[in-house]
Amino acid sequence: MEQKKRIAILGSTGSIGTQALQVIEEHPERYEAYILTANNKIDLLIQQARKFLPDAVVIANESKYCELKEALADLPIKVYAGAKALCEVVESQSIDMVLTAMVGYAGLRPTMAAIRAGKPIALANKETLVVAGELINALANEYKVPILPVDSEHSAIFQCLAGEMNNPIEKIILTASGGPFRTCTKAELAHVTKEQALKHPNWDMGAKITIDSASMMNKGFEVIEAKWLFGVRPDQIEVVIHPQSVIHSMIQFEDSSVKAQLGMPDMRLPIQYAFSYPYRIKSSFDRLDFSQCNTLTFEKPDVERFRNLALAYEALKRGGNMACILNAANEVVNAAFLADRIGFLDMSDIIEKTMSQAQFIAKPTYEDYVATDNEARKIAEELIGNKR
Ligand code: MN3
Repeated sequence: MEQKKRIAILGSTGSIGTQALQVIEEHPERYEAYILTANNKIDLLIQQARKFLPDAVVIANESKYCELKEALADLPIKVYAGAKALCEVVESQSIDMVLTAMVGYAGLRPTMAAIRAGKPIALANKETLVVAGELINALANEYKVPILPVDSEHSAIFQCLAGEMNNPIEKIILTASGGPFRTCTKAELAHVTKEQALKHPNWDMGAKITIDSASMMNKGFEVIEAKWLFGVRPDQIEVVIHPQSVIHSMIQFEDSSVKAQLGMPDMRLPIQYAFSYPYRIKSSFDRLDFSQCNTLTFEKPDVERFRNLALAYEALKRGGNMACILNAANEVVNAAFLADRIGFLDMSDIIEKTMSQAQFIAKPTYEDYVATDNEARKIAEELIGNKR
């Protein structure tokens, strides 16, 4: 057996981060949690650090540094704080892989730092590719760094590609559960609450992505993510609603053959596959029981009720910084919906308006993305203010 893989988990206290630690815990002879980082959840970070004894921990919120340092004073764990430290820790010689499991645009800079340090990326932070997919791909090529998908749909496609050499993809079919509001009319959607939106039928995830799933923006982001991960055109990516979430996604090849990856909805599988790739290792996860899933259904997504999906395709077709604008506006409206400041349907309205008002840049640099993110957030905030 080769040496233990030392993994830096950026965002260890979130849904993906905690499940990644379960995978590591199940395979202590293979994996080691080498770096743990959190944005704010200091109590859980302390608990994880005491259990997994990483080389270093980082808390992004600098005001919590002293509390963290004190809580770990009896252990030989390095303690850092701040956004800059997040980018610096990933450069450590000893790290074999970086799992990017933080939420939103904040994942972009640390992911770039990890690529520049030559670290293979297990990518769970899809916003990184949504915001700056072209830039990230160019950087990953330059530093010869693999990007392994953790998102369950993209892991499914990645698994279907194993053994296919470079056989061209004719079409990617991303499955979507449809979320808690799949059968709601548009009139009903106007009045749904965040409590209803937070109850996802199949997947247990963090609040931001659960709202994105209910609004279908998550699937829109995944279309964009698929383009950058698998090098296909937007018209080669199809979304199909599959409420049972048993098929995690599919590829259609040029000979008409369709390959699918199936399994229980459990994020630990794609996390583990990214860690173990190209190998598969034994897991304790629940097995699919076909006698229990006798109905698999499929339907076309309705972009009239769920306009975010259409907006994401539009952003992808327009290219440049448009998906960065889409993401920034979405982060603002997602937080506003969670704060009861706007209604469910206002989210798409504000995103669409932000896309038409923010400055379009056809060939953005990193600095352009930063400026775009700022500008789009301001525009979206103003639009929310005007609604009230
Ligand atoms: Mn997904």
